[in-house]
Amino acid sequence: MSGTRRRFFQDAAIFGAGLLGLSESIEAQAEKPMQMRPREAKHAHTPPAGTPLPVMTPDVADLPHEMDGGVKVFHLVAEPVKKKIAPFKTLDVWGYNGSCPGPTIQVQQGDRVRVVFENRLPESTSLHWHGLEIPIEQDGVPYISQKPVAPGEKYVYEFTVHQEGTFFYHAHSAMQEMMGQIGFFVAHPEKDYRPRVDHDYGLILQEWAVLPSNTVPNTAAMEFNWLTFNGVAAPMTTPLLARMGSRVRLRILNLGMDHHPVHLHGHQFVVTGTEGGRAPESTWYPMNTVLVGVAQARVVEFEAKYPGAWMIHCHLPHHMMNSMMDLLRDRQIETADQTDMKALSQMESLAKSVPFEHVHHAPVAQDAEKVPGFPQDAFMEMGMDEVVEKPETYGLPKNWSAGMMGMMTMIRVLPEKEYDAIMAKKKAGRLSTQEEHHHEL
Ligand SMILES: [Cu+2]
Repeated sequence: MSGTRRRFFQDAAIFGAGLLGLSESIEAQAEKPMQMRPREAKHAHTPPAGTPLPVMTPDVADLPHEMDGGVKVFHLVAEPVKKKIAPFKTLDVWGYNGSCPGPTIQVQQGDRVRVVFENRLPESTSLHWHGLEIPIEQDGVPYISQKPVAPGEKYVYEFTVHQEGTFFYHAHSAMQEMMGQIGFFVAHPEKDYRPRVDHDYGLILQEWAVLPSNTVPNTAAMEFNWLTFNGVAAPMTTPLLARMGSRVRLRILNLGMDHHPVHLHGHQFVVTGTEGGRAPESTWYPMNTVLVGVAQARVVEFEAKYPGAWMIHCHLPHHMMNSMMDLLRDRQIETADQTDMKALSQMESLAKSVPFEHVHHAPVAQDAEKVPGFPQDAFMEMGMDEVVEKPETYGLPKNWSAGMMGMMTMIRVLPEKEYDAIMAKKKAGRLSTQEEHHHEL
């Protein structure tokens, strides 16, 4: 890399504080086991019998509830949401309670559940409970099972959950779904699953077609350029944490226009459940890539045996990328005739519009330009560790974020001491930010 270029990118200011505050706020909420019976992290190996281990959906909060007699009452509000999906990209999407995807609802098998639903969208909508066996009046299909809920109106859903498993709620209108209107509905089993797990994480897979310099996804397009886990593209995805030797459950949910083969590095898992509930152990077999089709949930479990930061990502190559089209504007990345000078000018425009440090770290050959096809991934890596820093990224190797794009996160399998150190950091962060992060959920 030329000295000019290095200097240029090092001169670019780093904006970190604002974003960091935001991620911590989301994180703080996501960590709160919202009225589920919380467990101390240090007891993660030995939960008292009958205590459900709450699912954690990184970067997405839980929806709290209140009790009305024997009924768990939730308040869910459909509304437009400004969603930062990458440090350099904010979308105008639709979601619930200020969140996209919507906040995670957690109940227990057998619960009577009431959801007071309010529509603050500019158009009519409804709520469908995907996979739940409930009376037809609660099914949430406009014109078929209910009148559409008009803007400004409320509608009350109430049903008993007799199932266990990974379900979801979503608008039953195709374009609203593609605007982001989905969230987890997790029903914990009456009797614990065996074997017990120590960590339970949820990931919602979404994709967005956003034209250059636009903020509103094109819900009729089939060419998706932004791919997200829980509403954020890597490296903004918050790493999952696991104690070495623990058992981990991942619930992966897909609502989009593509099926995603989700791959885990370094470990084998078994599929222990689908969108229909728990699968019998006789059906489990080892794999490391699970195809999560549209409208499907796949629940996988594995022993976190090997220390390290292990990728979890959709393996479709295009889904392991972030779009830079609107940063580069009319100077889009070319895959032919790219020269060092051209790449530099593209990256200069990028760095001007997005104030984070951008340095190319991976060397290219002296005569790279003579090779047909060059460049491919050269010039594309964007290390932005500082911008996406949070307790969960503590101790990762420098420029780790340059290797993370699109539908991607990681599970950090950590020895006891390192795990505890990060948990302490998270706790400290939460205490210091508690006051300013009261969200109405
Ligand atoms: Cu994919």
